[in-house]
Amino acid sequence: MKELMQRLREASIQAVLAAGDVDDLEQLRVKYLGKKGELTGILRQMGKLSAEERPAMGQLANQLRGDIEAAIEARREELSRALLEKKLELETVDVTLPGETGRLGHKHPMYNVLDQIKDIFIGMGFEIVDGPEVELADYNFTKLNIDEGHPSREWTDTFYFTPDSRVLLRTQTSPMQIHAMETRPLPIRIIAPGRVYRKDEVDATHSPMFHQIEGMVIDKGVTMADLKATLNLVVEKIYGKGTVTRFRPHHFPFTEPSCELDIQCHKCGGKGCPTCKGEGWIEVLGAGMVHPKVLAGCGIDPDVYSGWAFGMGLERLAMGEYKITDLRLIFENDERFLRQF
Ligand code: 2NM
Repeated sequence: MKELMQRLREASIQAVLAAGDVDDLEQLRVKYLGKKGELTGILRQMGKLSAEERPAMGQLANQLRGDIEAAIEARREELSRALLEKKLELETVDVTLPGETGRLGHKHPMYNVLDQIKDIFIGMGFEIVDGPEVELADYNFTKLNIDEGHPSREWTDTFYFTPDSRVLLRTQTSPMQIHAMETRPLPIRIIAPGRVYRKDEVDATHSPMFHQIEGMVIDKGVTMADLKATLNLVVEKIYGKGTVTRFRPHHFPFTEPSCELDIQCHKCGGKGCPTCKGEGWIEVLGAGMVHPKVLAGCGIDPDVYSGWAFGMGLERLAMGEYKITDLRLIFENDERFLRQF
């Protein structure tokens, strides 16, 4: 029996040392030490021994079990260390390799001019307001003194959501000014940029969605002189000092009086050239003194308060600034186009 155990010791230790992975080790553990394993097989024969021989053999068997277990454990550690080392080697990161550079986009030229205008007005104490693109006809038209029957309220011109013509996509950013007059404490100095929607066919100068920026001042004693002085200053900041302006009478339902601001063509000095289409002047924006009906409709007493407002198209401004001749380029977002600005 002692011999049997000696043979088992040699065979098992050798097998354990040769095991290639932890699965092999587990199989060996079952083979030698399991319930039906070889050591158990030997121990079963203990019954044949005399009572004097038994304790010594029992001790030998326990020692053998412990030694095989220790050998398995040692081999397991050796194998897992080798495995870890292999893994570390495989997953080594070469920090000296060049990185993968993600392609960076480009700020849209229209946002260049928008940000420039925002900076100018923020510098004069204006706040920037935001508002919904889905509006009530009340806010987009009625409160702006655009009555039922006005052509811009037609289904052919405006995107409506409901057959009763109550809910629509805003056709101008002015509803944000109405919200401001209804909710903000006076005085008010705001600019409101955003998308607007009109049922226009796409061509070089039209798009069913475009961007506007409007501005408004409401306070006591505000006059047309404030409008002219402020807008002249803004124009000088955009087009350069000494830019000549003219305020030409116009009509808007929401302002009275109303005007359009032209700048003298900086290319030809007013003589007429392709840039100004022979006019000598370039139209920049519309403006006027907020109509007393509009003020009163927002709960502001027109006998105490007055205000001026302006509105301009951002695409057209960007096209002028960057000599872009087709509006569609602004919306196509072709990187080759955008990268130029
Ligand atoms: C323009 C031209 C003139 C305008 C007026 C108002 C409001 F809400 F105060 F009545 N908001 N925007 C206005 C005035 C807009 O766009 C060409």
